[in-house]
Amino acid sequence: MSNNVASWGSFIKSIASYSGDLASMTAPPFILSPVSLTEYPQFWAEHPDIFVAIAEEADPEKRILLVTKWFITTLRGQYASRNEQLGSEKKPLNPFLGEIFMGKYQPAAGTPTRDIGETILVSEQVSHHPPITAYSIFNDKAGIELQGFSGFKASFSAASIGVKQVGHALVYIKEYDEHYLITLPVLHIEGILSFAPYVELEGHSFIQSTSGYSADLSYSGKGYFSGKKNSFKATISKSAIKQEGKPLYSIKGQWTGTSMVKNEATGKEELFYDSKSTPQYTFSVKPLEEQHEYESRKAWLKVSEAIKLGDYDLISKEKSKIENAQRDLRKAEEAGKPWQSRFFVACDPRVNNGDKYVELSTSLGNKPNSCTNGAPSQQNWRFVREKYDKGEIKA
Ligand code: HCR
Repeated sequence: MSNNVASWGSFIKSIASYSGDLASMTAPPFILSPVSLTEYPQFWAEHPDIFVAIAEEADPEKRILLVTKWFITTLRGQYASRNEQLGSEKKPLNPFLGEIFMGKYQPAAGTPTRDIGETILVSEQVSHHPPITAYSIFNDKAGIELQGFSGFKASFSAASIGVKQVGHALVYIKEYDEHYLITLPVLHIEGILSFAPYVELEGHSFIQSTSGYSADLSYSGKGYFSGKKNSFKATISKSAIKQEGKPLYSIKGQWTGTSMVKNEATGKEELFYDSKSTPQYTFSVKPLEEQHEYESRKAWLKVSEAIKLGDYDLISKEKSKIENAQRDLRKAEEAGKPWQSRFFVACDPRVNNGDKYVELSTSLGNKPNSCTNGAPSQQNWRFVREKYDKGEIKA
């Protein structure tokens, strides 16, 4: 038996009885990714041209279709890219408190694209226990901004890991003073027993706009409604989610492949999105020597190199250096001021100070001034643009 098979076997046994935090669980070296979770928000705008197109559309009915299309474009990178590129899902690096990841989206070399202005990502680890990453992506030329935060709670069984996402995303379009609340799907990790873990989505997620339009998305894998992996269906309605009535549009297909949209009034059907033939953008970060010590790729450089070498002793040694430095920082803070996020502020979602999240989540069926639907009960994270504009660390 190879070492990999043996260590995977004991990992599977440990999963079945595990009750702790998935992010800090010890996994065999070959399943470790050299990439930190603070990098994951970059998938929200892998197609910045599709993201900014939302703000360029004057008709709110077409805008909800464009928001839904853009949301579908984000899923392949978020949930299938490791599997497609590396042959299986990987365990990302567990970010330290205050870790930052930022950069800009550029058209891939040789791709003819129009000038859409700069699209910038700012991501920060705002909590370590539980792990929470907050992010914002903005394009000032188009007047569109996305912000959100994400964490996750795992449940373990012998054959699969269930992952409930905590958090939400909000899109804001300046020209129309319009907000979209986006909830996050539940996922599970399959393929554990066959040594090749991959992510599948399940259940529903929702998009609710302040214009009144909404989208209800449902997900399934092999053996459910289409029999194909990564399947989804969506309906777009003029009313808030969960209200009776015929939808305006219905969409179905695969988020890693193609999907079709049907206009329910005319019966006309056409291509909605083809994830494989859409022009690619690349995400670029500053050279390492220009990065702050808390920027992800600089901070994790030695650990990432050790993971790429598959050297478990070196991985533990380099990881311990980061963990010990963090422990020392936390001890020093106990005496004085607790850690403050660099770009985000925490707010209490139970208090509706005109907070669009509270208003929108009410129309998703939640009780007024409560914080259900995935967000943690006490905290909500908001991007403070001035903190970025006036700060020293830039993308
Ligand atoms: C569950 C997961 C870490 C969290 C990842 C999240 C939920 C992070 C926020 C992104 O916006 C969306 C997202 C996508 C990822 O698919 C999801 C990861 C999948 C696996 C990883 C586990 C911690 C790894 C477990 C180890 C495995 C491979 C057995």
